[in-house]
Formats: sequence, structure tokens, C-alpha cells
Amino acid sequence: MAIRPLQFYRLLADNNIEFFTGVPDSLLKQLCLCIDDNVPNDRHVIAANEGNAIALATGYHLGTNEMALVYMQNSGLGNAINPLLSLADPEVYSIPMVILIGWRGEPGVKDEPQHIKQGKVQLELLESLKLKYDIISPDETAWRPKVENGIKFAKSNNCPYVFLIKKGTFDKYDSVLKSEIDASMTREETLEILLKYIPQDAVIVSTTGKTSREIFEIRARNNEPHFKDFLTVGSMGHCSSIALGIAIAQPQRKVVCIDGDGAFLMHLGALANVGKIQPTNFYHILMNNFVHESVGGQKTAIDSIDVTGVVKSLKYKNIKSINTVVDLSNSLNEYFNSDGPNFIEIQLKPGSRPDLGRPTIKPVDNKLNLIKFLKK
Ligand SMILES: Cc1ncc(C[n+]2csc(CCOP(=O)(O)OP(=O)(O)O)c2C)c(N)n1
Repeated sequence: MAIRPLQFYRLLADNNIEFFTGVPDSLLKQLCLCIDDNVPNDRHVIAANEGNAIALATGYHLGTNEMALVYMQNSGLGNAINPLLSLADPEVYSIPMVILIGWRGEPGVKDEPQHIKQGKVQLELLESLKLKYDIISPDETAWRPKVENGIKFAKSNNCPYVFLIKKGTFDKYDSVLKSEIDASMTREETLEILLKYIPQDAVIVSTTGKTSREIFEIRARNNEPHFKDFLTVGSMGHCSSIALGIAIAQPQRKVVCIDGDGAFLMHLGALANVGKIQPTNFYHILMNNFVHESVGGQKTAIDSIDVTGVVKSLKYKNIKSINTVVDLSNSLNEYFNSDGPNFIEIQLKPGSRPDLGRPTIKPVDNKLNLIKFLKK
């Protein structure tokens, strides 16, 4: 039977774990909602990336001598490896923490192409990192002693302890917190408009999650080909760098990067090179729904920054922030006809269709078709 998130949270709290940080994952979303409901805002920090979460947990330990809980999808383990091995590791500062990792792509469980390799090498990866771990599955009856033992191990050995969480482990949690986001456009209707205005010979690089899935479906619905769109199905946070690479390689071609707020924040530092290189053919569009919508709708920290101010300081040009369909439609022709690097933030209301499909073209075929298009 699946674990009730509140019971899991209470067990952590009973063991003095009172600080939580991570990057959301759909397998952990019910627990994440429960933590949000039960701890003050400054005790639950949605980190920009998984490495930051390890560092935050380290700082919290230094300041309190207590342990934090870090959570992430296994896709984010790569971001965390550096601070795990060069900061928290027993051979360096030896920092105790508990880490929950959602096991996407577990062998034998159907999943999307971007998760398969990560899921397959998951156990070997943890073993080669010399991280102590245990696996928790939905049919786990003895999860309490397992979790208590892991917490004890981390504490007494001053090291990270990982729980690898299988799909379906957490039961549904009914959140009492309601969304305060006040915007009118949905991401899908906005993408529909955008795709009409993006110049015919432009290439699109879109971000991880439902943005790319919606682009794929809109193309199919409109009987349009998919070869101009690079759907960054994995590698969250890197679509702007992929787009920058294409923009440098093909200065005559317009390159449109369609980003998400969680992804934009994840590797914000990368955008300093957009400012430095000043590619005139670079068009950055931020689909800002203020949350990690694709994995459960957990708030990002974007509402605490001045987005247009940030990109101004990064030396983007023609910067706009838009929140109505009319303003969007009125801006796009001029936007795509002005030299970049240009930036539009589009403020959206979170949400997506429950029946949203997934790309049916294999990533490697997406790449080959795109390369053929870019050769023209
Ligand atoms: C490194 C990494 N961490 C976490 C994830 C899991 N993940 C996939 S999509 C997504 C949310 C992206 O949020 P945002 O960019 O705001 O786009 P939205 O889903 O709101 O459209 C997350 C956290 C991932 N794929 N890779």
C-alpha cells in the first residue's frame, strides 16, 4: 500500500528533520505538497537546481547541527554530484543529510526515452558514488524502520543517506494551500499563438516538460511538420544554451528559445554568455507560470525577482513582459523583426490538459530531422 505523505512527514519531523529543500519530481509531488502545507515558507526551499539543494542542506546543518531533507528526481542527480562528492562527502566536510530520489526510468517500468538510461544506471551510480542507500516501493510495509535506520545512519556517520523512491510510493495528498497566481492565458493557447508568429525559417528550442509536449501536439493538430523544433525532453535548464549554440553556428537563422521559469532559474548563469556574445538572431521567450507545472505545480522563486530587470542587466534588448492575448499578438511581429538578443516574459496561469500526449518521434530522429532542416 502506498505511504500516506503526512505519516512520512511526521516521521521525519519526529526525528528532528525540519528543513526541506529540493527540486520537484512527479514521483515525490504528493510529499512535496504535504511539506508545503506543514512547514513555514523559510523551512521549505524549492532550490534552483539539485546541487544548490545539497549546499543549502549543508548550510542548514552548519547553522543548526541538525539534518535537512533534500529531494530530487534522479535526472537531477548529475547536478548534485559535485557538492555530494566535494562538499558533503565523508572524505571532505562529512555532512549528514537525508536525500529522497524519485526513480524515473526504473528497469521494467514504462517511461519516457529521456529517463531510460538514467533509470538503468541508477544503482551503479549510487554505488560508484559510495552513497549509502535503500529503496522504498509502494508495497513497502516496513518503511518506518527503514527510514529511521537511514536517518540514524546519516546522523551517526555524518554522511548523506539516500532513499530511492519507486513510482507510486506516495499516496495522494489533498493540499489545503491554494494557488495565488492571477493570470489569464494558458501555456497551450499561448504556444498556439506563438507558433503562428515565429518566422517560417526559424528553429525552435523548447524546454523540458509540458511546453515541449504541447508544441508537439499543436504541430500535429495543425498538420505541421516537427523538424523545426528541438524538444529538449531531458537536460532541464539547458535549452537556452542549446539555442545559443545553434545561434552561434548559424548567425543568419533566427533561433527561438521557449523556456520555463523553473528551467530559466536552474542555470541562470548561462545567460551571461547571451549578454556577452550578443547574438542578433537569438529570441528568448519565457513561459512564466510561476511554478514547476510539469511535475506538480510547486512554486519557483521567480515571483521574488524582477525578471525584466534581470535580463536587462544580462544585456538583452527589446525586453517585454506580457500577460494578455491582445498584447502578445500585437507585439510578436515587431519582436521577431528586431535584432536580438531579445526577450519576452509571458505571464501565464498554471495548468494543462489531463489528456496531453507525449512526442511520438524518438529523440534521435528529432535530431536527425532538425539537422537536415538546418543544412538548408
Ligand atoms: C535536472 C532536472 N531536475 C528536475 C527535473 C524534473 N522536471 C521536469 S520538468 C520540471 C518542471 C519544469 O518547470 P518549468 O521550467 O517552470 O516549466 P513548467 O513545467 O512550469 O512548464 C521538472 C522539475 C528534470 N527533468 N531535470
